[in-house]
Amino acid sequence: PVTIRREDYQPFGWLVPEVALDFDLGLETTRVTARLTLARNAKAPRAEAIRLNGDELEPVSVKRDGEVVNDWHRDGADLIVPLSGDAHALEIVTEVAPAKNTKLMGLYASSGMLCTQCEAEGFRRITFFPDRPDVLSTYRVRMSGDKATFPVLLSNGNPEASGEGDNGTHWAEWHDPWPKPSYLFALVAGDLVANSSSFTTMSGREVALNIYVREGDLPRTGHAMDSLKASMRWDEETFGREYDLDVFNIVAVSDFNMGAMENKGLNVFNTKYVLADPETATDADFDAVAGVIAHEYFHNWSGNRVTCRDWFQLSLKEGFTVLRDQLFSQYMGSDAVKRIEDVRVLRAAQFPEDSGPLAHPIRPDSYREISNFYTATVYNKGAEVIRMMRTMAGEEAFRKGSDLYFDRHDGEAATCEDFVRAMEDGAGLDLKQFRLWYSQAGTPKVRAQLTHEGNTATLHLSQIVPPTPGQPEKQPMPIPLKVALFDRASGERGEEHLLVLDKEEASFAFAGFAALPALSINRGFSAPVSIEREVAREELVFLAAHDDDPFARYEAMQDLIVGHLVDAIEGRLDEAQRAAGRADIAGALGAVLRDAALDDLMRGELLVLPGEGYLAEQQTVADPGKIHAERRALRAYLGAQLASDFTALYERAAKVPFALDAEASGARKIKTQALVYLAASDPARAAELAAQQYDMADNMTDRQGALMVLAGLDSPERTHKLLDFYNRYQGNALVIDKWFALQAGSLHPNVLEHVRALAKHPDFTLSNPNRVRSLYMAMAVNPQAFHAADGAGYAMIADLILALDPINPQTAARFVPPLGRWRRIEPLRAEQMRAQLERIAAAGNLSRDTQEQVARSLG
Ligand code: B3K
Ligand code: ZN
Repeated sequence: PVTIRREDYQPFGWLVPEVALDFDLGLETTRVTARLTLARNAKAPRAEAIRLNGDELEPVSVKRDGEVVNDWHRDGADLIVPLSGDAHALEIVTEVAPAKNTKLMGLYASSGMLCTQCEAEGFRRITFFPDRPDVLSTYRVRMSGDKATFPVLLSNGNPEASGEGDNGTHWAEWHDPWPKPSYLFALVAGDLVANSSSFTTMSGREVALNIYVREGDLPRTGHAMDSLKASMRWDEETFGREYDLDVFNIVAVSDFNMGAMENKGLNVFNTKYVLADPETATDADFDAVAGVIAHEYFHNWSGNRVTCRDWFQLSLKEGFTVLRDQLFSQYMGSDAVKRIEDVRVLRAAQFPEDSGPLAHPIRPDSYREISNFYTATVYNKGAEVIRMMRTMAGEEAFRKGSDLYFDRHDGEAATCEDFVRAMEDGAGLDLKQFRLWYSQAGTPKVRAQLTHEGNTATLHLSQIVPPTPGQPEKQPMPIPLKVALFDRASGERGEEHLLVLDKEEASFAFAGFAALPALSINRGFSAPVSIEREVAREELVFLAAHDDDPFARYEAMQDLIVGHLVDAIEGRLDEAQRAAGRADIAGALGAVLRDAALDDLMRGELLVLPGEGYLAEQQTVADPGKIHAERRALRAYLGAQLASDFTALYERAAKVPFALDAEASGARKIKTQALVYLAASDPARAAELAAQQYDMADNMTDRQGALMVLAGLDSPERTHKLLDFYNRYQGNALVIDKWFALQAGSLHPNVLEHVRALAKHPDFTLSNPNRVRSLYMAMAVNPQAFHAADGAGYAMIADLILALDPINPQTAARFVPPLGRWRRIEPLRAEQMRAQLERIAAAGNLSRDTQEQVARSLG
């Protein structure tokens, strides 16, 4: 397997200013004629040939400057064509088989329609081409095909012409005036209907907006359309970015490897991130639709107008675009709650990456399969890194930096370094040392200690960036920490400071404190680090009740619980200490339940117990069995201790009628949370309430919440409601996905047995990624299932990887990281996990995707 290295980057020998593609469409066979105009690239060493990438392609014919030629040769899957002049025209014909394309990369069929996915290297599965992001071309696309099968024909840019052909065929021609790399190419052909609307841009241009879906799905597209318009307006107002084509199309596809794709003017979406109505989608689904619509739309500037020079720069577009979609969602909904959710995602998905065998910097140095680097590190930590620049610069200066970046690099394939330089020049930051955030992997650990003498409190900070694969030694990084000190007697807070810890150790003095104040640190999660400090429980209880920074308040609550649980799990508490710890948590949680000043969405955040994965992260070597038992016992204790508060909360929330606003969705959120606590302490009562909530529900949030609780209980209601849910929503794939996921993610002791049975259900298939994830990813992130003491969960995931790899390697490889955590797990389980990785590694014919992830996980 070939390793690609960032330092080996070379510009391509040829420019490809224009591409014309002609598609003769068919589900079984599609014939592709590609015409490329070529000119030597003066900025690259002279080449006597051109390398055109291919993947599972055979050339049907090759013409150079109008003549059929046979002097080409193959180098592996690539096609090498000799070129002696300074400018040439190439015409290459290929044939592809969309219906057989189970990898869902390139051109493939999805329930009777044709669609494409080209990022990162899918275009080379359609035609031979220099399939690299620094080759920018304008595209003209002609599609022809059977009119009844493919009434709608879409590609990038603007539609230019269409007409009827022979034998019931028709054709359409699209032209995209903006030069783009091949990964942004898209084509869709199928029987689709559109929700159509329009948007007037800041300069008064009218843009036609269409969201294409299958006939019956039209009533569920309203939220996506509203979100699109809100995104377009927000990007104008916040980043000064205006849309640049006459039409913006979105197509929803049910077989899709990830969330969505930002192809120029033709975004292709997983149906999961388009379709939503209250009957079938939860509040979280609504938020996810808005977030992904915004994300893909924002890529039109951060990704498309300015693209990436090579795939090592992926975070240039992804980190920045994630930050942009996060800021949009903070603006659209609850700022505080969105920030907390994003930190929770980072901790659940990215921190484990940073502390495991797959750790890599946000700008990686090497890869074998680029698909494996679409990670929480590149995306979410990448967003945090840019957010730190914004925090240090302030909003206004940050905007100057981003304006300069877009201005300077419009139409270019840029690098992370270009972005950083634009931020230095435009925002006036000195980012010399800050660049380490791009090159060093690992979550920095910051030690904080507050001392007090006389009238002064002193904060002592030190940092360690832990070693990661290939990076044994690290340099200290600049870590921007928002800090405030609270007078404990009065509850008053002093000024908020932004400290930048840029050395291994530093101390900061704060005058004007007669007694030791309470420390609120990393407010707003200003830096993606973990804070370690000796802190008294009273201080956390104080902050959990008084901190005016919502994230810090959440954090105090989390720290209080994490501290207690880790002590209990590691056996450091005697019975009296355990009782005292629990009582403090119950006290703090009770205060949250009763605090009339809190809105319910925020209250809901404060009620979330730290996840088992996050708890495991706090330990060098974790015992998932102990973590699960201790956390579960705490929940039961809290449910019992606060039973009347939870009941009162439940009753109040149950009276709030359905609406999509913050008040009503907050009520729904805490209602199900109350059920979850009650289920732990009084399962019979909870089953009764949940069954009632299920029956009375007039929306999916309530119904799914109730079923989630029931799925974990051993009650007859469990069977009844699961059956009812299936019958009620049979035929709606996205809701049936929930049905699978609720069972695979449940707290039920027989969950693995359930998963085994569900894998044989007629609705289960390995060929649909949403369905695969709904069963197996839900199980892989369900600690008591995945970490079953006998290793059955590990074996099941390994079996899945082996079965799925030949069908869809990209999705198969996504299941390797959970097994890769073995070094941080207690020895008995670790050995079973490692053995499963060895078993996968020993299988022949693994895809490059899976092979790389397994090798790195064992390495
Ligand atoms: N850029 C795409 C991701 C493509 C993943 C390819 N394996 C979606 C996004 O981040 O917006
Ligand atoms: Zn993206």
